[in-house]
Amino acid sequence: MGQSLAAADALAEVALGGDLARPVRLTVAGLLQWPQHQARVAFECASRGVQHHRFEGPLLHDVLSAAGPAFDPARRKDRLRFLIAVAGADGHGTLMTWAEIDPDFARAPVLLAVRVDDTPLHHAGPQLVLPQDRCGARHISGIRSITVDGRYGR
Ligand SMILES: Nc1nc2c(c(=O)[nH]1)N[C@H]1C(S)=C(S)[C@@H](COP(=O)(O)O)O[C@H]1N2
Ligand SMILES: [Mo]
Repeated sequence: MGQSLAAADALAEVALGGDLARPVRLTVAGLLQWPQHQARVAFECASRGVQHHRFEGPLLHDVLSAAGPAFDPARRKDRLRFLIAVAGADGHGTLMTWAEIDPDFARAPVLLAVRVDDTPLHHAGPQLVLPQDRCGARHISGIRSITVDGRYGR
């Protein structure tokens, strides 16, 4: 078997790191152990028009909260400096703010999807799903890293 085939067979891992008490490597098998949420989304791609997908996976907020972000959860203002950087295997990435997914603030039901249209993502890696977005561009597929960054504004 060639090297590229071997790479395609490998299970994808996401490095969850940054300003966290418990950085961790996430797999799709591990993410399937979390409470699963479903989202039917329609988003517009600038080059290919409107796309429809069914996604399933844990809430990004659940997974990130469990990793122990370095803010005091009792002090709401403390969270507002935190950014979340999500990057795919191909280098495409996006930034979100913690407040965007926080139930006390914008509470967007963002998913770390492990299944798209009934296809599991063990090899491709999870996909970011933002049901609130009109455009498709932030639906990062093949996620390889998620970095929580609380240094902004310090
Ligand atoms: N890793 C990665 N994810 C990506 C992109 C990309 O270039 N790389 N393109 C985005 C864009 S522009 C769109 S419109 C959607 C397309 O998703 P679809 O192919 O499932 O319709 O994926 C998004 N996720
Ligand atoms: Mo797109």
